[in-house]
Amino acid sequence: MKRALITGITGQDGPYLAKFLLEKGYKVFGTYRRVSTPNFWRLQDLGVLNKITLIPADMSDMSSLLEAVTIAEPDEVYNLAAQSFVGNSFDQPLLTSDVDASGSTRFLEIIRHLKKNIKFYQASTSELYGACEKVPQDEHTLMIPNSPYAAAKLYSFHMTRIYRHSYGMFACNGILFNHESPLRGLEFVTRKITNSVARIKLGLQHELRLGNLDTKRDWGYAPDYVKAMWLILQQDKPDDFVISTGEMHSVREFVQEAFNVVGLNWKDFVVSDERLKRPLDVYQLCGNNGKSRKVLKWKPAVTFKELVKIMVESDLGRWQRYMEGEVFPWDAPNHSHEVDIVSRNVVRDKEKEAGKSKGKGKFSLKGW
Ligand code: NAP
Ligand code: F7E
Repeated sequence: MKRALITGITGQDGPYLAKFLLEKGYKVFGTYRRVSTPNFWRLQDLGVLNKITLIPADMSDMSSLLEAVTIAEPDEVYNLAAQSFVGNSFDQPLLTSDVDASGSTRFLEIIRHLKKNIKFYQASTSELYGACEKVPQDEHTLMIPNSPYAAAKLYSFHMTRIYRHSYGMFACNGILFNHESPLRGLEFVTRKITNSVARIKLGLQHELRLGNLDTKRDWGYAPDYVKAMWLILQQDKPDDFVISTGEMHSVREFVQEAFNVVGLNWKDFVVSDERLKRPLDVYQLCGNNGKSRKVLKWKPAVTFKELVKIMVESDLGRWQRYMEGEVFPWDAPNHSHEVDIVSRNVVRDKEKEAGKSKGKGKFSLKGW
């Protein structure tokens, strides 16, 4: 029986991957962080919580990672753990680099010293392309990160490649474009939209505050994407692959489509909030998945429209059941929808007003 260790098993992708690997007959181990309120709801939602073995570990703590590998004795490691919210990386840049950059290196070092034939999957991202204006992006496109998150992930992308070439390790990058699902965190724009649309439809919320509606993303469906992670580690040779749908839509289109699902006009509810705009954003991401289609024989199954419908209907169903008395498992009722979170953007905007900050909010290759 093959053994897999998934870091960050409590996030969006972890439970889908765990389910996929369990169905393939793997023994699955996953790392989780000790937190004051347990967050196993996604694992519970997919019915895998009692079928996996959980190991406490933090990406910033080398000894706990070593312990996790020693306990799990994995054939394959899927390194999904990360401070993955781009917006927050501007507020916590040092934490982000410790977890997302040094954390992966800690893992690569452990494998190098312990057992070099453990296969390693690094959760790389389309955010690496950042300010690059070429679309669609493929495995050879220039990478110009536009956030502390992307910079940290670029470091890990290269370290994975470097360990592969220096030490002959089976270390691979999946350059995954945005992928979403009903298990997506509420801070990400898609789930924020679908959760709000559901609440608005049921009269529990009256407006939806959003930042930049013009940015474009290549949004796919998370269960399709975890299959690609596994395929990447099943190849004869270690390599890096873009995983995407090849289609790009704006945040505005996502909003419009989500309100369409419940028969409402988005313009009646969406409010623009400057504070939700990032110091620097990434304007257009669209992946060329030609290599993964050809080599991995992978292709996405769920379309953009289907994805939006799946997410809206899932949130709608949850809130309807909540109103009938169901409270668990699920994240949204614990989330304060009226909360006012002050981020460093606010400080930056004040500095801009006072003429102290030169941040333009947009970086382009011109003049670089
Ligand atoms: P996610 O929902 O944010 O989950 C991240 C996971 O990492 C959670 O289990 C989280 O634990 C854990 N984690 C965070 N900080 C940690 C630390 N210091 N030590 C140990 N664990 C820590 O992310 P996701 O959407 O599943 O994405 C999985 C991976 O793919 C991430 O590396 C992300 O950056 C990358 N990625 C995601 C996308 C996407 O569109 N979803 C695209 C490209 C790449 P808690 O539950 O305790 O917070
Ligand atoms: O933002 C805009 C925002 O936070 C998408 C992570 O999984 O995918 C994700 O990163 C866009 C941005 O995802 C709001 O400015 C407007 O342009 O959903 P997001 P992301 O930044 O693309 C990549 C591939 C990863 O690797 C990351 O880990 O939407 N936007 N208004 C907003 N975004 C948020 N979050 N909230 C808003 O109110």
